[in-house]
Amino acid sequence: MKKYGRNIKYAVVLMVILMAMIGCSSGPAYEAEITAEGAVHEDKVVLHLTVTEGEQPVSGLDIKGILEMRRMDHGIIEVHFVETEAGTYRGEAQLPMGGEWIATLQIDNGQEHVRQIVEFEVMD
Ligand SMILES: [Cu+2]
Repeated sequence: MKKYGRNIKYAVVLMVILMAMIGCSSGPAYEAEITAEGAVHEDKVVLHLTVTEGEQPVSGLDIKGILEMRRMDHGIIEVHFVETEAGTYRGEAQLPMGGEWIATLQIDNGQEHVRQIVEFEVMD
């Protein structure tokens, strides 16, 4: 019985350490949203990405996106986003088809790298 109690104590300590580690690696809490402008048949689709933190636009980020279709394998497409106004970033992509897309964003604020996954819809 005593041994069992000690194991639980170890498990709790381990859990607290794990939670602290996860908390540390999460970085800034950015909210990212992508709106696609245009349609696949019109050559390039323009992606408008907004990044906010606590409702405030976040400027000066270096953002790369890796795009893939949600339910189909079309490989991956890389996009680099350029800031057009405070907290708004623009990227262009030639996509094989419309539908549900997922962007894995690699956001660099000069000090930290954050990964964020954003879903968006593209017209055919
Ligand atoms: Cu597809």
